[in-house]
Formats: sequence, C-alpha cells, structure tokens
Amino acid sequence: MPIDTDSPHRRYNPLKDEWVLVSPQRTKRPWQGQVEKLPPETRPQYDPQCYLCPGNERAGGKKNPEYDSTFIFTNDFASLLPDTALGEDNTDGLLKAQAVRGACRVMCFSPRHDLTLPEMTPGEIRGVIDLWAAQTAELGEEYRWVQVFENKGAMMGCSNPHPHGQIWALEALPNEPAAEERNQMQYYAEHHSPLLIDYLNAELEEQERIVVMNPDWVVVAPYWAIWPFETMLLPRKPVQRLPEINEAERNSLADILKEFLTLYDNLFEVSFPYSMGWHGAPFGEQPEAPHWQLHAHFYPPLLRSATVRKFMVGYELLSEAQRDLTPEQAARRLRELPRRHFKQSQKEDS
Ligand code: H2U
Ligand code: ZN
Repeated sequence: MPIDTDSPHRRYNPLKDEWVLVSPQRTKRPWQGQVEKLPPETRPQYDPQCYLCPGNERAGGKKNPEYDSTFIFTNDFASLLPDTALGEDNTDGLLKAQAVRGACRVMCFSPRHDLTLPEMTPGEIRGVIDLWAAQTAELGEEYRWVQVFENKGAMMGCSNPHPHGQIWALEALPNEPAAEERNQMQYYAEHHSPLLIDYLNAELEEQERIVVMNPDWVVVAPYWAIWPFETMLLPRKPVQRLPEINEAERNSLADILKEFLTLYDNLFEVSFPYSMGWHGAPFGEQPEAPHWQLHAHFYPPLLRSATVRKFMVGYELLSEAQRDLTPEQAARRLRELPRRHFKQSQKEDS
C-alpha cells in the first residue's frame, strides 16, 4: 500500500544504505517564516589581518604571493602528512589502526576578501572549477581519495571569511566514499546502470525536488536528504571524476553554481553557510568506474532563519537522522526565490 507522505515515514538513501526519519506533519502548519535578518555584512576587499589575502603573511610564517585569480598552498597545519612511516597495528584485533599518508591543501577562490562564490563572475568561478579539476587529477596520481571541499561560514567552523576551500587527499578510502563505492558498485552489478543516473532520471521525471538545472547539470534536493536545505549537484551525462568534464561543461557548471548558490543566499538574505564537497570515483588500480557518477553534496545547517540551525543531536546521534521540512518543500522554497543576489538588489535599492 502506498504511504501517506504527510505522515511520519522513513526514506531510504541507496547511496549510503541508510534511512532518514521524515516527520512532515510537524510542518503541516503554514510556514511561520519569521525570517530574522542579520545586519548586512561588510568586509573590505583587502584585509591586512587576513592570512589568505594576497601578499599577507600566514600563521606559519610563509608569505602569500600577489595572486590575482586562485591560489593554492599546502596547509600549514595539515592533518595528513606525505611522509608518515607506514605500519599497521593488530590487523585482526579489536584495537586496529593503520598509519596513513596524505596531503592537505588550502585554495583561495579569489584575491578579493569580500567575495563568496555566488558573488563572483561565472568566469571567476570557472577558474575555481579548473583548479578543483587539476588538483584532483594531480593528487589522484598518488592517492586513492581526493576530497575537495568548502566550509563556508562561521557556523560550519570556517576559520576565515576570505573565499576558500580545502583539499585533503589520502591513500585510504574514508567512510563516506567507501559506503558510496560499495552501494554504487552493488547497484551496478544488479542493474547494469549507474545508481545516480537512474536516480537522476527518476527526479527529472517527477520534477518535484529539482531546484535548478541547465543542459549539463542538475541541482536536486535528494529524496533522502538529511539537512533541511541539503542539495546534490550532478552532471546529466555519466561522468566519473571532476577532471573529465569538458570546456562547455565547466562553463555551465560555473553558471549553475552561481545560480543556485544565489538562491541559497537569498533564502534568508544572508551569506548561506554550508559544507560542500565533490565525490568522484576513487583513484587506484581500477581507473574504470562505470558504476560511479560524479556529484557534489551541499550540507547547509540552517533551518528556519539566518540564525536558527538544525541540530543533529539526541535522536539523530543515537538512532538516525530526522527532518521535518520535506525535500519537496525545501526544493519548492528555493525554486521560488528571486534569481538576483539579494546584495545586488540591496545595492540597487539604496
Ligand atoms: P577552514 O577555514 O575551512 O577551516 O580552513 C582553513 C585552513 O587553513 C585550516 O585548515 C589553514 C588551517 O589549518 N591555515 C593555514 O594553512 N595557514 C594559515 O596561516 C592559517 C590557516
Ligand atoms: Zn583575505
């Protein structure tokens, strides 16, 4: 019997082989959208105190060049090191451990201290995409997993508002991609078609959870999303890894990033905090990975306003993730927002 999706139910995430509890009855009441607005944030284009601005000295004592587009450097406080002595403890015991080698890099998206991705031009965003792709290819030569990510906003633990992201690469396959690898592999063995391509086709048919799309890319609020405004960005054609995307697809990726990150900012008229990152097929002995579809996850913490966040606490930590607002409602709210960045509108109104 079909379920009533207005009643409590659990949705299955085939990518992770996990369930999420959805409680839509809690938002059946009309949206009491008290949207608290924060005072406009003003930052200088250059901040002499910022360790990421061009020409400034970093905490480790090294000096940034006078870069004029993107800039990448080895993290001065890296969590992974390239020359760790290899070794394993207790491989079949309960207190198992393994040494790990890796690399941590920090990448500045722009020399401008005051910008964020949606406020940059598509051409400037394209520069970020090219660097993401080139770094993934380079580190993929040496490491099995290359994690490109961005922590945006103090709420997500970002240490500095200067637009930047990070890349961590390591020999081991970490938990999240390991689960995605296992589940995409198993689905492909059973269906002879990539899990996320089949999923995308289902979403394109239903349209309900699509936030924005263009000829090459789609942003969807996943059926199984955990965070209130969680989204997934993926190419429409099968692509395994970021370096494979061509010129035209890089340009249309820049366009869709600008478009949908603007919607994120416009939701609560605040620079929208999130952690985002790319998941492409792991590197290693098997370069072919037809089961794997490249995608990016965006995990924003905000729930009701610029200051009210969703906490993943008691039940979530101890049982499983839970959400009130459905992904369908989240996608609709994002879709219906103005397309012009709120800061642009504020500037023109004043
Ligand atoms: P987040 O803001 O996303 O946390 O990342 C900033 C990173 O920059 C952080 O990992 C590094 C920190 O170790 N960093 C440097 O490498 N050099 C510095 O001078 C300060 C911060
Ligand atoms: Zn700066």
